[in-house]
Amino acid sequence: MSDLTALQTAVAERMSPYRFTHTLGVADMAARLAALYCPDEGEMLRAAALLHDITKELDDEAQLALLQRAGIALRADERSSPKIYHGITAPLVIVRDFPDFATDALLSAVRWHTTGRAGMTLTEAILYLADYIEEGRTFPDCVALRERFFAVHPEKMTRTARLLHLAEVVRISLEMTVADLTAAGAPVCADTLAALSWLKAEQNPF
Ligand code: DGI
Ligand code: FE
Ligand code: FE
Repeated sequence: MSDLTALQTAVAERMSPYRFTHTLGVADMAARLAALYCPDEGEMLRAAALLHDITKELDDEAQLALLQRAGIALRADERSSPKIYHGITAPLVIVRDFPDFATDALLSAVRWHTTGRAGMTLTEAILYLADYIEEGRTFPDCVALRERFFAVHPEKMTRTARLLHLAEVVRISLEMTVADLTAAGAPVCADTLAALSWLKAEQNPF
């Protein structure tokens, strides 16, 4: 993996200070979760976190233009959820502008960071959760879930218990997102619903 310090500087130049602060929070949380679950993936997850919202501040028109140029057609449920566009466009921009970091594992973690998906991998789940519980998030659901994740001392658990704990906390974050969107009258992307059903059905998802 190439130089993370240089990546951090390059990313800072491409987003607002607000988004960059969040990005650093996700990078720290992703590294913390990687230390618990997959230390060998720590650098990759830190890079994925630095890049995860690289297209978040583009307007809808610019996002749709990126998709069109890449020949990606959105499903109806995706099209009606503009807040998820940036997870689909970020991998395109990473391949174009940060090719040294564009591994399959990094691209898929970024691709699924907003919705999750049925069959999501451990590293995809870690970036998804790190985005939700990074230390800068003050939304009550996020604070509660951060406390819930760490209060039971995952570092002291057996690996099996620790993986089940991750699956439970990711499931709760998906449930909170679905509840929020539903309360706001917003459509929920099919991938989010599929991720939730999958986590409810799987005994040992990770
Ligand atoms: O980009 P961030 O704000 O850091 O976090 P994110 O990528 O998780 O995006 C959060 C936003 O995306 C939030 O406004 C809720 C929305 N969102 C997440 N999952 C779904 C969704 N919106 C729709 N319509 N459907 C989803 O499944
Ligand atoms: Fe995001
Ligand atoms: Fe984010």
